Amino acid sequence: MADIETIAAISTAPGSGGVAIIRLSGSVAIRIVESIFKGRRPLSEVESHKIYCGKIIDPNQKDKSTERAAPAFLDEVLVAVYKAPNSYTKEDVVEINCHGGNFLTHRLLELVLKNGARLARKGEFTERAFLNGRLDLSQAEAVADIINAKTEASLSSATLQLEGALSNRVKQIRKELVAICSLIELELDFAEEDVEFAERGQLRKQLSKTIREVEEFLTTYNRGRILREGVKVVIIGRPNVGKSSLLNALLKKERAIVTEIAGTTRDTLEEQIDIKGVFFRLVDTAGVHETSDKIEKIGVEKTYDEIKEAQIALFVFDGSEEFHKKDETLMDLVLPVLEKNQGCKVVAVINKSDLNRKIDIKKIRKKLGKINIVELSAKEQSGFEYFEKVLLKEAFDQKGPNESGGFISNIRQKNALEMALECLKKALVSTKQKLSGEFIVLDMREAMNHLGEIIGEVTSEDILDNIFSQFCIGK
Ligand SMILES: Nc1nc2c(ncn2[C@@H]2O[C@H](COP(=O)(O)OP(=O)(O)OP(=O)(O)O)[C@@H](O)[C@H]2O)c(=O)[nH]1
Ligand SMILES: [Mg+2]
Repeated sequence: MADIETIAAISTAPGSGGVAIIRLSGSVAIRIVESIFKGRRPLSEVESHKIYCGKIIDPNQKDKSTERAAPAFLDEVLVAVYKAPNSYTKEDVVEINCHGGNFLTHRLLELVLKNGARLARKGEFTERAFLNGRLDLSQAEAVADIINAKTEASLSSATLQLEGALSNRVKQIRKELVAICSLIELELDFAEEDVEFAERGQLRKQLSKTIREVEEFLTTYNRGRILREGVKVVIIGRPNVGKSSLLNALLKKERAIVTEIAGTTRDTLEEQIDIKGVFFRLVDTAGVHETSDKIEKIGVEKTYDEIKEAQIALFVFDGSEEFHKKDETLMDLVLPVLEKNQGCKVVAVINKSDLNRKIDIKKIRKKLGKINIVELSAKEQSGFEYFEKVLLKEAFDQKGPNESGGFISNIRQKNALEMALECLKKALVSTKQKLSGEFIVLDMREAMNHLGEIIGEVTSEDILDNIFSQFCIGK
């Protein structure tokens, strides 16, 4: 193995716990731990992928009064050795399982650093796994997503990505492009003989098909992002329609203050829930109305800010009252804000269904168009089963959260895919203009490079720094 700098970090979360793990990776990982470990056999002689019990000794500790060497026993530990290339990083890896004290783990870390390791940067173990070819870039990102997963659905999408679902989809598209490219290149090789291996009509057809696939792939971004970051749902309505009651009912706890006084909620309030494995971020807001009250005004402004970032806007109405002038004013105020947030879905909630219905739904439809309308009672918690179904459906554009197949889950992947699409469209235009094969190939190669960025076959140091700095230290 070439000489690879050995890195070390505490891999477990900070604080006290049952056990903590200090992880080392690199050429001298085994030697470093061997120099401070007293077990039945020296670590350099033990078998890989087994755990050994022993003591960690600081060999250079000095007796304070005599200044003589007095090796100190620090902890009884279990040490696991993973020899290259069969380890997480494909380098020699050693993990010290010690007692989970904050002071102790830092003391042990210091000790391995003193003996030749360097402190690992954030995500550096995973970065090495990527650089050494154990994971591709989208799989490395999946590792971070697994760590940050908050629900069943986000976890399963991240594990799918770790297994290579996204990479496979990218590779499939690249394969198609390579096939088209090689046909054109063949033609270029025989340019003087004036043969056309790639019949232009056929070429255009294939290219258009791949473009459609890339476009379809791009639409998966929304799903990916939702699974990672959750669905932001903003609850809006005029004062007193039951917005806070709706939030509480969804949360199944009395989180927001509810009173019969209009204007109870003055600030926005965010809470998280899990609906069928999908993570939703619910935002209760101050009732939107025209007001001169300074605090209320700020509250209403904040509501607008939340609407700009929401994936779903819930318009709440009081079904036990006539369609109110204030409902109309609210929609007039909110709809222009919503227009700036393309892609935000709108759902109308007719609340207070435990009382006689007086509201005219036609008037809501007239204002909001063809949207889902749900009737429920926040007070009696009825109608929520259907309501949750609607929320899930709106979040995923009809498709369920568990649809398999690779999807893009972050903005980096999305940008690369968009650039690839642009190049492919350029190539298609060139075929239509009957330009030389050279031009077409140029754009297609660039498209392939952008696809390569997604899985990390083409990358820059900046991109890598950016990705791995989002990891925690020790991963
Ligand atoms: N009968 C009935 N009353 C409800 C229902 N939901 C809410 N209410 C009542 O309506 C009043 C207003 O409820 P809130 O949840 O505070 O309404 P809000 O929209 O958050 O009001 P603001 O924060 O003032 O804008 C309270 O007296 C609730 O008890 C319901 O489903 N049925
Ligand atoms: Mg409220």
